[in-house]
Amino acid sequence: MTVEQLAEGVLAGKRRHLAKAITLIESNREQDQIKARDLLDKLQDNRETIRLGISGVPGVGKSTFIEALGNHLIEEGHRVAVLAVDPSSPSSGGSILGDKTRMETLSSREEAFIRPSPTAGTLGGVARRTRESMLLCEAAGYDVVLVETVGVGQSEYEVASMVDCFMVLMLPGAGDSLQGIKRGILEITDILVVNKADGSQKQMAKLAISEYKHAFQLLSPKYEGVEVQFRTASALRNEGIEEVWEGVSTFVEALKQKQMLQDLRDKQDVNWFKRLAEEAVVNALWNTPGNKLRSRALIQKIIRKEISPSAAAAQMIEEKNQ
Ligand SMILES: Nc1nc2c(ncn2[C@@H]2O[C@H](COP(=O)(O)OP(=O)(O)OP(=O)(O)O)[C@@H](O)[C@H]2O)c(=O)[nH]1
Ligand SMILES: [Mg+2]
Repeated sequence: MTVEQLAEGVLAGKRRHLAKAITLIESNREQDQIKARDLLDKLQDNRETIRLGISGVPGVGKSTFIEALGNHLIEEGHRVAVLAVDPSSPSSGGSILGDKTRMETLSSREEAFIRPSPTAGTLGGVARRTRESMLLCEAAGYDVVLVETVGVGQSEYEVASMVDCFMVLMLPGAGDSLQGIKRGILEITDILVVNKADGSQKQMAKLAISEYKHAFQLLSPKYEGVEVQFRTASALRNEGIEEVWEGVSTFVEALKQKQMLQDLRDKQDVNWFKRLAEEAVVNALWNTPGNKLRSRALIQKIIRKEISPSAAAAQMIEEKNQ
């Protein structure tokens, strides 16, 4: 299939083409990467979409929640793509597919597209592929993209840097609600949801919310004049899901009102561009055949004390630019 055909299929919303396109993007082969870039270039568009990041510790109920939220969104007329950044996921499938049973109804629906985390490579590489898959899903007509992460390493930051709104799911355990969460996570949170607010945990969930609200008052706001949203939900009982979405919408609307949403996306794109360019330069510096030889020779000289590291670095750069 040519890149043109692939692009056409994606734009027509064909699942098979979308899946193929994502596979192309995930490929490590040089030839595929050139095609993938060409494809992404052809699919540049400006549709109105909502990108929502969803994170939370294992067991908090992410899969159950995504199933409930996804179904709710489809009932409201949306088309929903679910992606993930999980650098720890084994090549057998990754977090999303691992428990696709928890997303049974969602995964069988025509209006949903679920894709597990790419498995190959570093966190940065996994995040890049998810970001690009997100663009493909949007081009294919999915107007809400949910990006899940389990929060391994720095993956929350990666996800936060590719979405409009970053949601953190928490457990009710009020007394210790502030324990075990990285403070940095609160700083990037746009909506905090205490899940499992059902049965005997309902009261605890309410308490947890007031504690979190208090904790947020001590932080400097992420966006001036745009408030962090707090909600409780029971993904299992399908309660509070509508309210959570209302919270997301309120947040995104507030960004739009202040002309901050486009700014945010522009900033994300610019950062993305810089990061890719930097990676390419670093890669060329160390991995082209000529430079590999040069660096090896310089390293030998450094070890024999024939040249200082700083002089060697200067020489490496000079020679690279010749
Ligand atoms: N009581 C209650 N249990 C829930 C709720 N949501 C999820 N659970 C249960 O919590 C357990 C974990 O739910 P998952 O949806 O698999 O959680 P997860 O965050 O996706 O977990 P990982 O994929 O391991 O990161 C399951 O047994 C769910 O049935 C809820 O709202 N209330
Ligand atoms: Mg899960």
